[in-house]
Amino acid sequence: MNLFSHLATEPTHEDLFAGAVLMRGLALAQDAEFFAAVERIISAAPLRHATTPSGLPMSVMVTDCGTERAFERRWDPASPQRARLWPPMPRVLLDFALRCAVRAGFPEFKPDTCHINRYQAGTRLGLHQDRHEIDLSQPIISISLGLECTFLLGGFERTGEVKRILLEHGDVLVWGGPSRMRFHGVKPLKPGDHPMTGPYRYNLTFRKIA
Ligand code: MD3
Ligand code: FE
Repeated sequence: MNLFSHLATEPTHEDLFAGAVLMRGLALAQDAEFFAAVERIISAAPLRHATTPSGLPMSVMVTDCGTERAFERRWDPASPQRARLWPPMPRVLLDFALRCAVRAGFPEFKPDTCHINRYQAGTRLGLHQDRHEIDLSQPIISISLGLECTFLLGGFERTGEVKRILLEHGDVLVWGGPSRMRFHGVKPLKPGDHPMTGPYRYNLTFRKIA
């Protein structure tokens, strides 16, 4: 599916599992605005390498924005200066996340942070669960910008069947309810050159963490 076929058609509404909705192309109408907001966040809070739970650097680069309450909770005594750099969540991103949540059946969603992942050729994300948020009754919303990836969506144990889902520029995923604790990951990114993001894929995840 390319840019023009998305713009010419309605975004999709695909139920992957109970509580997991894929809305392809939903972010396309505002993609430039969203990417500009991402660039502002990155200039206020520079990308850093994510680290594994055991402290090893990963190839995916990350940054965050969000409320003061959110960064207080994420405040890391080892690097307090980092948490203080969190800029507020841009209104345009918050408004869009709320609209996505309503559309996917989670009108009660109250995100307080947007976590940004940046992938380049070869960057992968191993299968994992998102278990650090405070309220697991709240969904997670994900927006993909830039290069496409193969997203892996599994069950509730690391082993077992995994669905492969192509995520492209402008796609939105909403995860909540019974799918909230599914294992998920990203296959190594293929090299490419995207007109908006160049050699990168950005993934924005909206969460309530405080
Ligand atoms: C499925 N990021 O930052 S977002 C992460 O594409 C992360 O960058 C991926 O996993 C990425 O933790 C995936 C989509 C996503 C987010 C949360 C989920 C899928 C999920 C929670 C449960 C099940
Ligand atoms: Fe995750």
